Amino acid sequence: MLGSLTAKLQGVFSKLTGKSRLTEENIVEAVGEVRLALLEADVNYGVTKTLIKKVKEKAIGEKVLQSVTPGQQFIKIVHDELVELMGAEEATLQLGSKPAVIMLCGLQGSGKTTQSAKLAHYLKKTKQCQSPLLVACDLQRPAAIEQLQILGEQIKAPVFALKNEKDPVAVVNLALIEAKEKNHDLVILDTAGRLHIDEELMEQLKRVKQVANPAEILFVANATTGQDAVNIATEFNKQVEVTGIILTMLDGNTRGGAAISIREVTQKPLKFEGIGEKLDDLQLFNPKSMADRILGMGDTINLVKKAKEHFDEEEAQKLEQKIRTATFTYNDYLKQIQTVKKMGSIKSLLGMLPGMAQMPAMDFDEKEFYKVEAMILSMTSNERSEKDELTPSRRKRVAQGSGTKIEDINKLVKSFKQAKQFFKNMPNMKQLEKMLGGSLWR
Ligand SMILES: Nc1nc2c(ncn2[C@@H]2O[C@H](COP(=O)(O)OP(=O)(O)OP(=O)(O)O)[C@@H](O)[C@H]2O)c(=O)[nH]1
Ligand SMILES: [Mg+2]
Repeated sequence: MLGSLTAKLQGVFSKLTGKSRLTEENIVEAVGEVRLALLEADVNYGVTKTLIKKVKEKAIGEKVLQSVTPGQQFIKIVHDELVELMGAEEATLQLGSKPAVIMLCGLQGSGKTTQSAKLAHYLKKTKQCQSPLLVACDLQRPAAIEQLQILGEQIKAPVFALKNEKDPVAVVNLALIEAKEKNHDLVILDTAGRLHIDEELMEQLKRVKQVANPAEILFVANATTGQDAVNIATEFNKQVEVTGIILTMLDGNTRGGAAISIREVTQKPLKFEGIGEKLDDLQLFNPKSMADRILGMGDTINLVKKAKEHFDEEEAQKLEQKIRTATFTYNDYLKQIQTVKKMGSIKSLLGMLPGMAQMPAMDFDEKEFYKVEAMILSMTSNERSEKDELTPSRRKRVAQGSGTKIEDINKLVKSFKQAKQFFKNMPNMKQLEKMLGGSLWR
């Protein structure tokens, strides 16, 4: 994502870093190149103009000209301005009294149905709701109800639908009664999309809004459509007054234009971002993280959040102890693999590290990693805990069970044994201090 904008901006910055000092002249040149890069990334013209004006004013300010790291200072100015444009801080949902209603709207294929389920899942996971009800208000597309039902099943949330009804308002009315009766604390309305904005759709949304009185009306914008997304958001906002924006498809080939300009143009906060097709692929929109990603600084903000969510501190300490005393088993390998897997694909995790996303040869074969998981899963519990030695006949069985070759098992066993040996031989802290003739912590 954002590849070409990031590369262009980094090109501008690296030219400046090479300069011993900044002059008004090279600032003007750099600012011009940033402007071009933004416009090429489909950032709104007016937004680009304002941003560039501010960057120029700050950069020409005396402090930067005298700075010892002019390139870095310039990057910081651009970073700060981007953060400001995208809303500065994370925006939260204002759910109000229960059951809170959230209505999702947007054009066809922008990701409304998927985000409805992702959002229910996210709010449950973060304990902002306990019992969400998904409501199928898209009666336009024949398979829409079924799509929501499948997603609902996956996140274990009930779906309210009326198969033969034509009017979404009738569905919403009954859904709200059901929500009260069954004590749902959150109701999410998945509405129909259209190819273009049309009056009938807007009228329908207005009527749904009137009966549902949503606490939040979130416009779902496909980030890969750049300024189109911004213009459509403006129109939806005019008609139904949205309370926030969910930007989707940020894992795809986006140029960054929508992310940078949509808040400034609509004056509505960016609340979430969709970063993939899986139900876990929704996160709070964080302006600092987005600016980091645009400038090629990785995404450490979300990486740390993910790690906190999935790693259990107590478990980590236990593991550290096991490693130090070389008492870890295949079970610990398995647990680690499964924890990392829960965080997402390894490729996407590596991409969150600063500088990694731009590495041309970031080729990591995930299959090898998951092969280890399959091999351990094919072992008996005694083999996993090393109570039973992996004899040749057992290795053959494990290979068969995991669809791998006996050489793969041999390799795993060998590297496992080597790792244990390594930690067994490693001198402990006390020994190390003795060897070095004093305390390590002087
Ligand atoms: N890569 C990627 N795909 C997504 C994301 N969000 C949704 N999708 C996919 O985009 C496609 C369209 O999503 P839907 O949720 O059906 O979109 P919709 O707005 O409900 O579409 P209509 O109901 O036809 O108006 C589906 O294949 C989703 O799996 C995302 O953040 N990233
Ligand atoms: Mg849909």
